[in-house]
Amino acid sequence: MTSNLLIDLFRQMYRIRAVEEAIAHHYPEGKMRCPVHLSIGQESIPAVFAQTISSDDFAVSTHRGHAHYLAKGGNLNSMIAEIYGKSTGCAKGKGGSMHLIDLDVNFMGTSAIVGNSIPIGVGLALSAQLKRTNQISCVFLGDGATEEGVFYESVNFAAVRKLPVLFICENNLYSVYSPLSVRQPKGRSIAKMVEAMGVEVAVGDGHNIPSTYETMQNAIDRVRTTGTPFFLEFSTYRWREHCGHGFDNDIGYRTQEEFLEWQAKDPLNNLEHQLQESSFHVTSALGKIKSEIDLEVENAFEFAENSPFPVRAEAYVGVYA
Ligand SMILES: Cc1ncc(C[n+]2csc(CCOP(=O)(O)OP(=O)(O)O)c2C)c(N)n1
Ligand SMILES: [Mg+2]
Repeated sequence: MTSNLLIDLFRQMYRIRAVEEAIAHHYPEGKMRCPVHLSIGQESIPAVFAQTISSDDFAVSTHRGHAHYLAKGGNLNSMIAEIYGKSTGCAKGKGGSMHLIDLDVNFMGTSAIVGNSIPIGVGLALSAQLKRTNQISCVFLGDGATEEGVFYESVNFAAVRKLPVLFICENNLYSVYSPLSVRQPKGRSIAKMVEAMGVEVAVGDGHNIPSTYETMQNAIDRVRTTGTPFFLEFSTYRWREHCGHGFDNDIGYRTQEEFLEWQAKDPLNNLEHQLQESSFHVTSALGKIKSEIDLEVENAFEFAENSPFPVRAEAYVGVYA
C-alpha cells in the first residue's frame, strides 16, 4: 500500500474516532437526548469502505451507524445536529443517532430495529438492477442481525435475483451483552452459513488494514462486475458500552482482560505508529490532519448547539417532503 493511501486511511479513521470521542465527551451534558451506540474500536472497516466505495453506490446501516454515515460522505454537521435533535439535523431532528440519512451521498438510512435495514439495502440493489445503473448497494450489519429472520429472506432474495448487494458484517462478538457462544452453536461460521445459501463470501481480520482493504476492494469489484451478491465478515471489537458513552466491562458479560487484548490491536494507534516510523515529514502531516479534524469536529458541535429545535408545526411533516 502506498503511504498516501495509508495516510488517507488514517485520516478517515481518525475523523470517525474524533467524532465519536466528542460525542462520548459531550453526552453527559444531557443535551443529546437520544441513545448513542458508539463504534470506537471498529473504525478500520468503515475507513477502508470510505476509500473503496463510489459516491454513487448506496449504503444502509444500523443502530451503530455513525461511522458508516461518515464513511459514505454523510454531512458531519447534519449528523451532530440530528443527535442534538435540531431542525438542521439530517432527519430534521426527528430521528436521532439511530436514524441517519444523507440522500446527497446515497446513504439511504439507518434503523433502530435490528435487521430492519437489510431488506431496504436489498431493495435498493433491485432498483439499481432494474434501472441498469451499475450501482451497488452496501448493507452494514452486526453479527446479531444474522439471527433475524429477515436476514435470511433478504440474502435468499439477493441470491435468487442475482442482485448487486455487498453485505458487510461487523462481527464484534456480541449482541448487547450476549456473546456469540450463547446465541449460536459452537463452531458455526456466519460466513460459511451464508455461503451455503449460494452467496460468495470472504472473511477478514478487521484489525489488519492491508488485508481488509484488499478484501473490501475485491468484494466491491466482484459485485460490480458480476452483479451478484457478496458477503463479507470482519472480526472487530467495540470498546465502549453497548449503548451510551461509558464503558461496561465491569458488569460481568465480558472481562477487562478480553477488552485490553482487543484494545491493544487498535488499528488507528498502530497505523499512526507505523506511519510515524516512516518519516519525519509524515509525522508532521499527521499532526496537521489531526488538528484540522479536531477543528472540524468542534465546529460541528458548535453548529448543532447553535441550531434551533424543530417547530411544532413540523411534527407531522415528512423529513424529505
Ligand atoms: C428486532 C430487534 N430486536 C432486538 C433489539 C434490541 N437490540 C438493539 S441493538 C441489539 C444488538 C444487535 O447486535 P449486533 O447486530 O451484533 O450489533 P452491535 O450492537 O454488536 O453493533 C439488540 C438485540 C432491537 N433493537 N431490534
Ligand atoms: Mg455485534
